[in-house]
Amino acid sequence: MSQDAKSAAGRVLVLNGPNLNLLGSREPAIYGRETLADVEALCRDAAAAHGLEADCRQTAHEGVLIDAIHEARSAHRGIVINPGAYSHTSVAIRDALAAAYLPVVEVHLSNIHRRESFRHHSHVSAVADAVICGAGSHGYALALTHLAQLVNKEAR
Ligand code: CA2
Repeated sequence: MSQDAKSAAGRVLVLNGPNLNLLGSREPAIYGRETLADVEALCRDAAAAHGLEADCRQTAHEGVLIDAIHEARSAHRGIVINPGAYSHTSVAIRDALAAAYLPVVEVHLSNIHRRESFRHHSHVSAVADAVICGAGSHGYALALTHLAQLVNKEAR
């Protein structure tokens, strides 16, 4: 097994974009009452239930998200991403995900289709294997369950 394959063994990347560090502090009607730490703990539990390890990161910076996606090519088996508002604006994040050649599940806490029209389109959705929105924090558990299925299918 190569060094890259060894370091990626069982690890998945969970990426949260701008403002998601504010979870639990404001707008509970839209985003729920759980904090980012709660969501990340839920992700680690959901990943562990499928024999995977969730590496959880949050940043407000587009370039940092892109660097993490590049890193994932050799360090992770798949990606769960909530790009936040960058979903609606970032062709660069879309291109990085397309170039990663990893399974990708996009998550949104809110149902973006029931909100303002500028949230209805996500550049990321076209390169994601699955998109989950409107399920609140449970969406991350659903995303990791599906990602585990994709990762394990690739391993067979
Ligand atoms: O529904 C989602 O998960 C979003 O990705 C969240 C983004 C929004 O721009 C997307 O359209 C949909 C915003 C995250 C902001 O999170 C906050 C949490 C608490 C208080 C304020 C903002």
